[in-house]
Amino acid sequence: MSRVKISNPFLDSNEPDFLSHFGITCTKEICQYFNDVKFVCMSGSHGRIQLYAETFHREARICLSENLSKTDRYVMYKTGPVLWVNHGMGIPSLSIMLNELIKLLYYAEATDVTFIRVGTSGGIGVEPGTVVVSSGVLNELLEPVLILHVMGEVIKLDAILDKNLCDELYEFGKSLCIPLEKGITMSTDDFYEGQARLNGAFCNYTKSDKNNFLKKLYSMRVRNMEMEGVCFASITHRAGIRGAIVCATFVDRLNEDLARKDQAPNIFHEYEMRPFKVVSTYLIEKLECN
Ligand code: R2B
Repeated sequence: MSRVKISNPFLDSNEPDFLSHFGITCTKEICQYFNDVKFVCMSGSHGRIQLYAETFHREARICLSENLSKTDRYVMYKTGPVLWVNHGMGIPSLSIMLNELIKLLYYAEATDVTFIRVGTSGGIGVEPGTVVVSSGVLNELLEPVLILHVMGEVIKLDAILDKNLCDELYEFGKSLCIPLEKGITMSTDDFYEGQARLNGAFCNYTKSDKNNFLKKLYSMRVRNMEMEGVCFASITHRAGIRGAIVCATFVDRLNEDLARKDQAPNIFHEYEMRPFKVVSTYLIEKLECN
């Protein structure tokens, strides 16, 4: 059995830690409550993760907790051994959430924990609605590392997803009738210029610069772009946690920059439920609750 790893000699084991962005104090009773956690599913939006938690509660017939977070930064729901947490948009928000969640699971002595990001993204050369299971991640410099700035220094940390988990989720996805791809995910710190969009407030490049860049990504087997994957892969790898990313794609960026959700809300709802379906099918099988 493998426990979640942390590495910080300054954490004081005599004093219950306070997870300030969840508003949770890590007392013995609280830690006991999280001891059985085996899977953590996360998504950017709090509304979406609540919907996923409620749907899983109904499908798997497992009790759903109330929102366990005591702040308005994040929400957290528990269905038996599965936690559902939102992480907001972008690496800074995800990183804060992961640091606190990993400490919580460490204090709780949870073992053999798997984290899955069930997200949304822009596709590259895949039809809108395709689910991409990430085979790897790249940062904005097209390197498989998370770049951190610590005390004026640049630190590069390996960003590695669990290959077996990726393959397994891909196989589960294949059993569902949805468009599915395995491919590399590129993570950026910026949604507009960082992802070569032409519809932000600022743009200093040409349409052909954009097209050439996206085609280059496609030739490197990149199949989607989002804003968290490289941090997710790096932090889970550092903590000895199996990590996978399964994302819906809302647009094919080779054709368009903007997903017109206002014009077809039902279609986009269907798209955002697809990665959940892949993950919930996997979880139900693993938890043997069908
Ligand atoms: C996907 O969607 C968000 C931006 O719209 C961001 O969190 C991401 O990775």
